[in-house]
Amino acid sequence: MTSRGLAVSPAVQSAVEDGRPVLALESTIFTHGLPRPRNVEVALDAEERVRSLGVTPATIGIVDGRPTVGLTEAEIERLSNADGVVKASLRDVAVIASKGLSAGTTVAATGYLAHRAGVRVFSTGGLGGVHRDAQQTFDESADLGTLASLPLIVVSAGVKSILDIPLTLERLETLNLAVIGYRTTDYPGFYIADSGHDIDYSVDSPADIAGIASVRDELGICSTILVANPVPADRQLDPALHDDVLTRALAAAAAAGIAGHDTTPFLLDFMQRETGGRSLDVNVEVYRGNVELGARIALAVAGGDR
Ligand code: PSU
Ligand code: MN
Repeated sequence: MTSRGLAVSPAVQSAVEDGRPVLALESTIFTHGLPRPRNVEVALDAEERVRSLGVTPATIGIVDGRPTVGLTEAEIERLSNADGVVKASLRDVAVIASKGLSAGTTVAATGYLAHRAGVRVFSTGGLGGVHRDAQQTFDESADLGTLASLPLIVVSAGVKSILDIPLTLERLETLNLAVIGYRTTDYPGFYIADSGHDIDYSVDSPADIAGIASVRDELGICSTILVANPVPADRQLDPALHDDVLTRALAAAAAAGIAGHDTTPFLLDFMQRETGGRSLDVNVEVYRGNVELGARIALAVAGGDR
């Protein structure tokens, strides 16, 4: 059905109306973050994992100008494989919709559309953040400012070390975004379990997170709670390989003059090629972990299994 400018799938609509658990998933991860054909496999596998836990998946994107919450399998396949699918952050959504284009939505755009549809929990891989040369370029992802104005719970494995992690953590503080480690106070660095930076809070269960969100909502605090869920240390990318490839990725981006919304996809693609696909395997694993934890949090928020 379509309301308030959004197409919401019948499954998502009825789950939201009945207060049953729903988990939002973004689409830039499969339109721009992962190579074909792995992208579509990962996206469909994520939905399947969510369903197997008794939670309704709501993958979000823009199809032929229709912002959609709860993409069908055919729509996920199309966005994954079609040429001309763009990357939409929140500022792009209305422009892309009125032009009738298709897009993968970033965390910012996905979070906004999820909230609009009444979905409260959202899992992604890595958040956007502050880029390393931000003092000169002002390149800070719109993810941060947008999540600061939405009362969601967002599960990620932190931000990738292609970004400036300490500057990102400073901005999260400025923007009133609570960062809560899932069973850790080490802020994860996406490919690696510990970025070397600490966070203040740790929780042990999805129920704890649901409890924090409930107090936040009662108080009318409307910024996102960020749950940082690290990859298990024995599954992380080898830190020495990570550091070497990262240094070269940043140099290659600078040499190629990459800027703006192309920066993140360029760096991720470089990492994938130069680690012989190992960074991709870790990326997929991290995402699966976040999807599973997000589903468990959605259950706890809906008052179901914890
Ligand atoms: N970080 C990743 N992989 C990604 C992204 C971020 O590790 O695919 C995507 C997410 O959709 C995120 C977006 O919202 O990139 C941020 O892009 P930008 O920095 O242009 O705002
Ligand atoms: Mn940017």
